[in-house]
Amino acid sequence: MEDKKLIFSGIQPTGTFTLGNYIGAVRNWKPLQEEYNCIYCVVDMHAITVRQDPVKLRQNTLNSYALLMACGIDVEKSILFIQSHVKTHAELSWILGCNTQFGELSRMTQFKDKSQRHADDVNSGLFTYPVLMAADILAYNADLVPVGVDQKQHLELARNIAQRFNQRYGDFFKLPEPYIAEIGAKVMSLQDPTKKMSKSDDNPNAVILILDDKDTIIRKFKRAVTDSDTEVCYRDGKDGINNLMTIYSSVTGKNFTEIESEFSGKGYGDFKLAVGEAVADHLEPIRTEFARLSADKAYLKKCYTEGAEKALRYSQRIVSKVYRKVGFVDRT
Ligand code: ATP
Ligand code: LTN
Repeated sequence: MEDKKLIFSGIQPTGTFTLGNYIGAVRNWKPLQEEYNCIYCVVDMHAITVRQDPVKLRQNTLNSYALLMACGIDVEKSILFIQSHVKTHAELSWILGCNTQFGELSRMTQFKDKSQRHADDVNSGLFTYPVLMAADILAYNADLVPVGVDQKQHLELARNIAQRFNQRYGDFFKLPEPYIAEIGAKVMSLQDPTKKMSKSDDNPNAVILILDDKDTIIRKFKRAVTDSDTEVCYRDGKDGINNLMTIYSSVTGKNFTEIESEFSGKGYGDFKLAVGEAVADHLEPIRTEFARLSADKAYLKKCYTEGAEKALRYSQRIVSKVYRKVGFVDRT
């Protein structure tokens, strides 16, 4: 690889990507390939921190892989692989876990949320989830990590873990920086615009999936919860409209002033329809490409097998050095 900065990011195969995953994260992954060396990963080991049906997990993992390709991740330019195929992540995770404090992990808001939502299964993987995420990133010594704003706290922890390791064992890891989009870093639920749009929402109307068909997308936007005002403008307190404006802006490239004048004198109904159409048209090529790729299982397999080989080769060099640094005996 040439001497460019290195990007790493991952996404969980817990279902079809939402418009939030797309706008907040995956959509930015494609242009980054032009400027950086990029490594992208379907994090199936993270997914099992909440109960998954094994048949569905396997299917969702393959679909997520194909969806990333359909969103423009190019396996000739970037390394794209499945996390459980590359053993260095789990290996490094153990070492980093021994350099992470119980107290730090207890402060993670995602752990607090998820342990409330899954109170019958507060397993240790859910607790140490951020350590595995730190291992994903540090196994490649990545410089930048493009994520939605909800992952900022995990990334800060990854930096702290790296720093502590460096203090104990001598400078080794780079401190990874978050790369968070200015617009769309937190896309909100269509039914409760004070909550983030989430794959795991029980209400299907709250979430746009990037494989939803045009009619479904338009229907969900028509039902989106807004306020009792009528003016399309971005203001504090207008959470529903602010969210729709953010979405419209990120798929059309128009700024908020342009959007306000486009819809001045028109009602919310017209605006919601326009947002639905713009999103559906934007996502259409992804749906088509996904259908084409999914039909070619042999090609997908070749891509994820080669991706895993490249990722292993890259991360093995780094993790072997970590083994030496902590005092493990060389195997050969
Ligand atoms: P869940 O909501 O079920 O906990 P998730 O969708 O947040 O899952 P991932 O699939 O791992 O979890 O997220 C992948 C990327 O999408 C991350 O970078 C995350 O920050 C981003 N992301 C997720 N939801 C949103 C959202 N509503 N707005 C912006 N970015 C988001
Ligand atoms: N926790 C992340 C997914 C994730 C990730 C990573 C993101 C796992 N490992 C490494 C960036 C870098 C989430 O989005 N829920």
